[in-house]
Amino acid sequence: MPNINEVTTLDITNEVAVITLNSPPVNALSANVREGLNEGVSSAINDESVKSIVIICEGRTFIAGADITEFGQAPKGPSLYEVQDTIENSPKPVIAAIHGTALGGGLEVALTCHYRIAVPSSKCGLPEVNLGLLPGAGGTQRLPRIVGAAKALVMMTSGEHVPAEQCLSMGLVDEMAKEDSLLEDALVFAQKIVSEKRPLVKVRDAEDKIAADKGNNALFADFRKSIARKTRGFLAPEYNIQCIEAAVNKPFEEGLKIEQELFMKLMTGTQSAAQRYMFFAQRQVTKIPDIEPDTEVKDINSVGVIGAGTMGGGISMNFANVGIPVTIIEQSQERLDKGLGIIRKNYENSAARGRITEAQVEERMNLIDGKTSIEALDTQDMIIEAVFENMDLKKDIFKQLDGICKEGAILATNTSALDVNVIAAETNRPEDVIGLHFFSPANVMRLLEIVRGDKTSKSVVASSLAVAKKIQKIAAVVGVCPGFVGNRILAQRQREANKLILEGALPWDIDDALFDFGFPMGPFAMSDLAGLDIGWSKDTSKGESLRDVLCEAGRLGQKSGKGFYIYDENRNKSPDPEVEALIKKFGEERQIKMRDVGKEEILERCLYPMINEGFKILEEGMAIRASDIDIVWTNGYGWPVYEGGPMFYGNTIGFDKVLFWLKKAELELGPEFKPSAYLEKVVTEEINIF
Ligand code: 3H9
Repeated sequence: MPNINEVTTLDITNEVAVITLNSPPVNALSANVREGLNEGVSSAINDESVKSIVIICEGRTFIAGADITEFGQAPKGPSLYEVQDTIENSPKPVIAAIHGTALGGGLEVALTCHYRIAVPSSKCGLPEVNLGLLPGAGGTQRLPRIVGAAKALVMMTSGEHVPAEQCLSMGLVDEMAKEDSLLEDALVFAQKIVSEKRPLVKVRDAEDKIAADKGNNALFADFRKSIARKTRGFLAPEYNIQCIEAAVNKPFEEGLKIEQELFMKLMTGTQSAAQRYMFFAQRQVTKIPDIEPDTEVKDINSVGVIGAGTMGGGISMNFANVGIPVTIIEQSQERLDKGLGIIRKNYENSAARGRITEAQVEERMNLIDGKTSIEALDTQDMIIEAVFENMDLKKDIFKQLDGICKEGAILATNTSALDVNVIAAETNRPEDVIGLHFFSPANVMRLLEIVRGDKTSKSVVASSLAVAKKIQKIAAVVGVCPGFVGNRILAQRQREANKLILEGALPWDIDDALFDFGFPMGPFAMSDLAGLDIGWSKDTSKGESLRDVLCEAGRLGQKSGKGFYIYDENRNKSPDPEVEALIKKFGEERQIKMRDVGKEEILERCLYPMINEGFKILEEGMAIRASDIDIVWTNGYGWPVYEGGPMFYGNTIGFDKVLFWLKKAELELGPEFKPSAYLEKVVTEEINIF
């Protein structure tokens, strides 16, 4: 079998040239792969014994896209466009044989082939949007020509991986292969194309799927409206739409030019840099330096959850969703019934929205068993305690669990701030104790902080990571410190937001600044949603904080129709002059001087201390790497992905600038702004923390 290069082979069987790519892990279009493809197809074209050409991949997948690690580097080898030209202009039919995923540049290569055959389990997609990009190798012009503008809009703005059968029905795939015989079926298909003298189909020339939408501006206007909320702040979805508009309304070559122009704009911008960084951050976060790949991972086939409240219920749903039976413990039958009722209602809401079937509602409910005695937790592989944040209560529960749970069971606490080591010390098996901090609503939010105690065993950490993956969470391993990574950083923003409203910024000024930055909600709208009276009591309130004053005035948040804002019957919020007056009075009584606070100052005051806290967390070893902090904030707290999380954002601003600002703020505003020693070191020694 002649080798084209180290990642490509060319083999001729029954007049069909088979070009096989083998570039693990995902056959990305690196310089080597592009060279191999180009040379392979060219030699097959020049070989007179060859009548048709099949492109196929070894390993887990067809080409999964351009090689993202090559972005920003000097170009090497043939460009992707050259390769595509060679394929598309081949005088012999070229067939892409797809398994795994044909994504991004991979699908764009397949779209320059004359035909595509795929196995049922394979998927096709143009997910560039999720990297803050658009398909830059003709995909924006070819996809609409093969599936129509409406489907292309959905595929390219969502980045979804479309299952093969669906691809077949929309014309993206021409032929299905059997799951285990892709090569054989591709060979037969290639020979059939030749014997039936089928045309060399060039997707670029196809007009029938887009003809009807020429000049149909409403299609695009309506689509923009339909995704506006979800894509607020992101540039890439809009640019993808503009390319599809061009595909529909302009000749192919003109459309390609627009694609190139917009691709370059995105590629050189901060948003795509942030999103590409997040792509790798997400793959790094589960790699724990001192936990070797062969560390024992325990099977988790049953789970116990203590507490059927909002957290306990949401946590239980995660496990039932993937077929793991859950035993939920509550103190009384009444509370248990209430909790189980809420779970059922959540599932029924999902069924009503068509996300799951009625049968699945029953299947999942059948996996959840309620009990009123903690003694029922004697057989489960993992126990998750999700009771109130009260140390004495948690200590007591862990002491009991130690006596009840089977040997080797993982004992987890869902605390959001308490000391996991203290909880672990209540047991004779601290190595089995770990923190699993879910975020509310736990059945929806993707983040999980895995809190590694001083004595937690490696196997328990590795097993928790494996379980997290199974229940589709994005898990970050963090150390034991008050608030862990997420809430510890949140406390900085909260403190400054609370101070700023006494200095002259109104709650809605702060919320608007953070909303415009890209957060889904500002801190005051968030407090209203959660309820201002969480942890507040009428009997003990002394009117010392603004919160006391608001709660005493019956402003408890959304549930009472007013909090920092006033709400209408549909829970739409508006600024309230009464709150403005209360704040003014509160500030005056404490002789706090009011002044004009601008948007830029709000952002600096709220965000820079968060970056500083991130550095303190790294300094103390409470997060493994800077990008883990960004994973926590983008997945658990709504930090906009296109700003890459607090650490990436700090770098975009310039850590030197952040340090300078903090030093000034320390002098002018107080010691809470004191810069972290690690930040100082990073700036003076020009250390790259990423
Ligand atoms: C593009 O194509 C632009 C073009 O339109 C225009 C060009 C002009 N490059 O996810 P996994 C690595 S943009 C380099 O854990 P899975 C990944 O980092 C691209 N490396 O596996 C990881 O490395 P490590 C459009 C890549 O089985 C390893 O492969 N395409 C790339 O769960 C395994 O990855 C995409 O956006 C890449 N393109 O999922 C697809 N892809 O082991 C991106 C992966 O060192 N990729 N790696 O941590 C994916 O969605 C998933 O990787 C895939 C496999 C579904 C393929």
